[in-house]
Amino acid sequence: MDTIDLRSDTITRPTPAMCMAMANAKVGDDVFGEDPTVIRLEEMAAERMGKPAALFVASGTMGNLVSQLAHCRRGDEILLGDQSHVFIYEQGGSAAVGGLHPRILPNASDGTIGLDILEGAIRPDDVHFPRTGLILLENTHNRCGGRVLSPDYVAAVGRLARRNGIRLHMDGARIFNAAIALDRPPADLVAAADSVTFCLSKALGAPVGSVVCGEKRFIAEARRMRKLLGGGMRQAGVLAAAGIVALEEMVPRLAEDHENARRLAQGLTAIAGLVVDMATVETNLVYIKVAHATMTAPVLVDRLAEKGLKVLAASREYIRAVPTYHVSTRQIDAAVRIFRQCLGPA
Ligand code: TLP
Repeated sequence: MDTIDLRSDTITRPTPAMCMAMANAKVGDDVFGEDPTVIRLEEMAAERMGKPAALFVASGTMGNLVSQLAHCRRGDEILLGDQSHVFIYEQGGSAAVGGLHPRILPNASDGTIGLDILEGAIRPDDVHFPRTGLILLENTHNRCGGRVLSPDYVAAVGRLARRNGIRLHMDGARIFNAAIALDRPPADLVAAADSVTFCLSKALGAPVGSVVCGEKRFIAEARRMRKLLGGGMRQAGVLAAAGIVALEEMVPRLAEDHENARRLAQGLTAIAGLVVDMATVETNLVYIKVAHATMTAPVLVDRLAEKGLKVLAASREYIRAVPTYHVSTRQIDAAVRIFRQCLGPA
């Protein structure tokens, strides 16, 4: 029995073309600025995001952290959503490492934070208060179901930030999924942001790495912060080579993951004890509510695993499933059948 792994798009392994590119990569010491493959990846990334410069980092978490460190001074307040990855899943690095003061604002179910809520949270210049330094948004929004933030909304937050002398950072771990869903270039989606981190090692399939993009001075500071965190990676061209293939070859096929996500969601809506809101399945993430008399999400996850289907419990109530390029449409249909077996007939 082949296991069907829908836990995350982070489980994707490099493609044969990536392995070939890694084996043949021209490398140098990137801390000396001498790795031609890293330099090429950074140029490509900056161009894709419509920003002047870019920095290759080890992970999305590192990209978000160096961005916060580069934008803010210790003691600054950062505004971010209560469902954001930075707040929930990054070990509180903003405070633990950056000395930043997180101000948590409610995410709406579509991943946005109300403009009035953001505006109301900005601190006046008063000796009692921390200074508001940064707003963080996430696109697509992971915990909000892979929802896509509209360029109009991001532009409105960007205007609000500029009016108040605050920076805007985008956790764009899955920004290419958002771009494919909207059929717009990713640069349009981050035009209003001062910086963006996107991941090569999720649905794009590279084994390691994320890229931070922004103005030259910001990237120079982010580079210092990366070194501070021990992220100066020397002959990193071996990794960047796979990232280049990810950008060149893997972006258009994200549409297949989105189709498979919808197919999975559609199949699951017919099963009693599960609730999936089709309207929220915009990209590759499917959140499934377990509305069963006796079974919680973690219990159901264990039963599914026994039958060869791996998914994640996102909470007591919710399961997350993520189709990737390793998973065929037939396996998506098999996944639906395994859910049905574990929950009984509709
Ligand atoms: N997300 C992972 C887990 O950490 C939850 C996943 O399986 O979805 N921003 C967003 C929106 C993310 O979803 C993730 C990873 C990151 C940042 C961090 O990226 P890495 O794992 O490269 O540090």
